[in-house]
Amino acid sequence: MKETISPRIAILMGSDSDWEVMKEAGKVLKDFAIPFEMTVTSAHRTPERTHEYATSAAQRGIEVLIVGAGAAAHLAGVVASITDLPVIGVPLSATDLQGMDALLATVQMPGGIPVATMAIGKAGAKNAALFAARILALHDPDIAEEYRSFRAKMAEEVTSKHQALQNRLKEL
Ligand code: RP5
Repeated sequence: MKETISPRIAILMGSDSDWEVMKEAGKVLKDFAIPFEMTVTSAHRTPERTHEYATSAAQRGIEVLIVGAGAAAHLAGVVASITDLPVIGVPLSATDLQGMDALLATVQMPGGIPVATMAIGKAGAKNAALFAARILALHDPDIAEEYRSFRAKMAEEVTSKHQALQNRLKEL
């Protein structure tokens, strides 16, 4: 029988139109072998479902929530107002304001209810997953080791780019 692994991270998005950006968070968690779940739930269109999801997350073993939303992005703040788990917000570009609306709605939380707000878009989704991994790494040596390898690989890539640049310079 296939073993079921409980998700440790939840990725929430306000609409399926957020998928193309929020999948970047999923890719990172997959690379780190961190079990996660993903759901669509809306602060405005499905408030009861959002409430139920946020209320039950900790009991189900979720440790960190990553929440992406665009437009008047209240989802991360609403979820943070319900759960005691850390909430990481990802503002998304969904209107003519290109994510500035979502950024301000996500980041400008009143004192008392924190949302760790990332950059708008794909970099934010990626960093949200890395930030979640760092939180888990505090008490999970395997994830801490995975993170060290990730950083070392990134540094190696920069060094290779430097080398490639030196070769291009010779061609000037
Ligand atoms: C937000 O409204 C969602 O997170 C999405 O970014 C935006 C637009 O949603 P759709 O109209 O595409 O469903 O709640």
